[in-house]
Amino acid sequence: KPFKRLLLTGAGGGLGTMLRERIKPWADVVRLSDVRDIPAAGPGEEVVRCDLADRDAVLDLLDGVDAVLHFGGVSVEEEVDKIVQANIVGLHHLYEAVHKKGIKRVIYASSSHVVGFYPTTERVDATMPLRPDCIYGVSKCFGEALSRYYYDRFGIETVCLRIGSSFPEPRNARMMVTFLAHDDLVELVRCALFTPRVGHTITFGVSDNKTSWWDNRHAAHLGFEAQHSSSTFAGRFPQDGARPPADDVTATYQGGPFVVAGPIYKN
Ligand code: 15L
Repeated sequence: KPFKRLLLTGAGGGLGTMLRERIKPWADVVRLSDVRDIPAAGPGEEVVRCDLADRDAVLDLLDGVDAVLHFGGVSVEEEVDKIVQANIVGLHHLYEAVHKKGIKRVIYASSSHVVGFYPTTERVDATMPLRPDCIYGVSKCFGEALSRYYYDRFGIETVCLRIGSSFPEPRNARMMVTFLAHDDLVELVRCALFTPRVGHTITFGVSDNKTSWWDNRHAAHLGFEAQHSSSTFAGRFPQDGARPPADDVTATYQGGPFVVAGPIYKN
């Protein structure tokens, strides 16, 4: 197999659970971590419970790892403290450990919410200014900047995947545009992991949907070609294609409902 040991963080999450099964052919051992309890290790697996905010634990977690698929951390708008601990402090721990252990590449699950405040009428590419739509989105911007720094400073390669909406099926009209089929995500991760030189690459993770807000020309070197489309689910959402009410901000901006989430503070 191409890798001796791959680490998948967030292995108990929606995408982690799906990827756990699909990445097995790529490594002799897949190390799976999550802050929660997850199903016990099967053949060719190691399970490690790990809180990203615990620096020493993260250092141990990275021991003997060849490459990292980072799907851990907070994945929606949440209490600011939780986001800071997992996605900022925790991500810094991860990159420090990657550096100390001499690991060469990270695949980072970023999010389209780093640009969610662009209007749905605009086409966005990887070089355009960030316009996060919530504090969670801001934390993903931090991840893109941190990984850029570790590349420029130490040569650690990262592919940032600005994932749209990766679920078995689109759940609303917006997701007809942002849908990333699970199979396409697996293929995108494969391209990110196996392309010989990626430097610091930012790519939008989206299937070949009829409407797209994102231009992936700066990530062409990954060779990713989506095989799926939300068209498979055409007609499922009555409002799909209709003109949204002028005051509906969730239809005005690419981030949809995330734009009105607002920062959440602990009382
Ligand atoms: C995200 O960043 C979330 O992690 C995911 O749960 C979805 O809500 C997705 O964005 C989306 O925009 O649909």
